[in-house]
Amino acid sequence: MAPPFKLLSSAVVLFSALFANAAIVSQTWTAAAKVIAPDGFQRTAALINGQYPGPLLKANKGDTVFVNLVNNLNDPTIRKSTSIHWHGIFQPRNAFNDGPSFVTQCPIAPNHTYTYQLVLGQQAGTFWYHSHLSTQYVDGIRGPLVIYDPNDPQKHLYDVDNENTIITLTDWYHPTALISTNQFINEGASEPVPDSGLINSAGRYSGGPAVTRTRINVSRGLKYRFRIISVSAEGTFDFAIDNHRMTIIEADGISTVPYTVDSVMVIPGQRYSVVVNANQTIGNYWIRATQTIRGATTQPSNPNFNGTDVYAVLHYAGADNNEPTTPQPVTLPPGGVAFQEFQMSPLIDPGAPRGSSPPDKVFNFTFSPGPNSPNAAVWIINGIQYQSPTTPTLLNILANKNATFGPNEQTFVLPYNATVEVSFIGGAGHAFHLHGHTFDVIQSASGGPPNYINPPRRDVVASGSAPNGNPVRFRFLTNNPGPWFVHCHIDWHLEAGLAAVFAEDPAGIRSGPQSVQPNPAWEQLCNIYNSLPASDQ
Ligand SMILES: [Cu+2]
Repeated sequence: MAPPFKLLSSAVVLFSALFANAAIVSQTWTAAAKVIAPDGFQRTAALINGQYPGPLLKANKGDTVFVNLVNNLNDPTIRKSTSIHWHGIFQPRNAFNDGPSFVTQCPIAPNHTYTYQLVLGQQAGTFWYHSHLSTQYVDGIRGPLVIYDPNDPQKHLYDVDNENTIITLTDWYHPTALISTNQFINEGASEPVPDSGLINSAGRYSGGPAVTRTRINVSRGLKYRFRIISVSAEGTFDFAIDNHRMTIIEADGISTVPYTVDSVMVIPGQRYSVVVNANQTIGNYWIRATQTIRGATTQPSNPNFNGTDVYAVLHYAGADNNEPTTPQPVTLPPGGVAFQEFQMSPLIDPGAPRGSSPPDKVFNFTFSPGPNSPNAAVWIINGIQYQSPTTPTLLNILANKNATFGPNEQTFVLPYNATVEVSFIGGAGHAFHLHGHTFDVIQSASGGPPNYINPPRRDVVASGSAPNGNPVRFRFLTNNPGPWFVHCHIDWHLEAGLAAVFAEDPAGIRSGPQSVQPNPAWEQLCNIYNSLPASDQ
């Protein structure tokens, strides 16, 4: 049996600090509205430091990160308060810095600041950050977070791994999130469809200008670690590079046994590191990130959307500056290998917690659109639409020894040191994410038999039924006290209620060696937020 997930202990932190050059990474970020046009259409966006994608937050394994967030969001077309989630970071004893509004904090009011501290522990790999207040990340507060491991066990597989090898995939919208959300949630509109797909900072929409494609520069003879990050709110991207195979070595912050494919499907919130050998004739090659919404590359409700027109250029040093001339249809090369999730295994400590022995807790999450849809958008799990409480779940747990939760908080108390198995029953096309943990996908939608020995380990999984008819199932061990959000990462579905909260070891949150002890600035957030006029919230 595989050893259980190793807890971050204070001894490990001390060891890192003394012997591994653990550093303090300190940044100040300003969130503000700004007009940008990454696909040629000018719109007001919510940005960190005026950039899209947001600035790269990078650190080394074991570092401690401080992000002083200055909220200067003052444009009435954008939600003015904010909070930021650090997607994939476990945050042991640090749930108050996890970021989801009304689960672990009140939002940060405009013209206020809050400093997030991230405890990285032994995590390394490819992550991202995004606003976690309503659908605000659609407006642009989303960016890459990379933790480099100077002793990466797979370092010998690649030569180059830097800021220029990070590739973000974005579904981009022309209306602001407030407009789209209101139309979807309150006015009976169908789900918002993006206008374009961006690779890093550039994309095109149907009928729009010929925006210069993003260029990824390589030198022939070198091997590159591309870190592919879906910062998407809805679109799924099928990623491939003409004439180049990709060897997956990491998924969602977990090193994987090398797995070579010709294309990889990336759903909202997922990340992959792939090694690409620049061993082809010097030239320009298409990087393709075909975008689909509900499985289709066109959507009648938005004629701007052309999912087949999402490209960047892989440019070899010495090649001309023209775009590739190869045809653009999206096909797997003859004999090509398409990624199948169930073929992927963790490199280190594989195996579901406690193997195939029966889990301590089982949750069968049966989800569907709610009874009110399509007149109002509602998504439910086991008959209940998640609705945010006004008091954040973490604050409720900290303040009340016998905390109770309203029915729409969909909050489930978990004991410490338990194996938890969760099934998602309700069909394909969703992207379920769990905060505070990775999980072992013992039944993947991509097929394969149930696997307890070396299943894929990650933090966002596609829903659906495997070919054997079994729903997607994952397991995790409750070793990290905190209230952890579990939700669809299609942001429109989250807003419509497709979410739940695991209140992991409430007593352990309140006291003991893994207790969560927020700082005074955090404790002020609710007072400040609750005193705001609605227009500033
Ligand atoms: Cu969904």
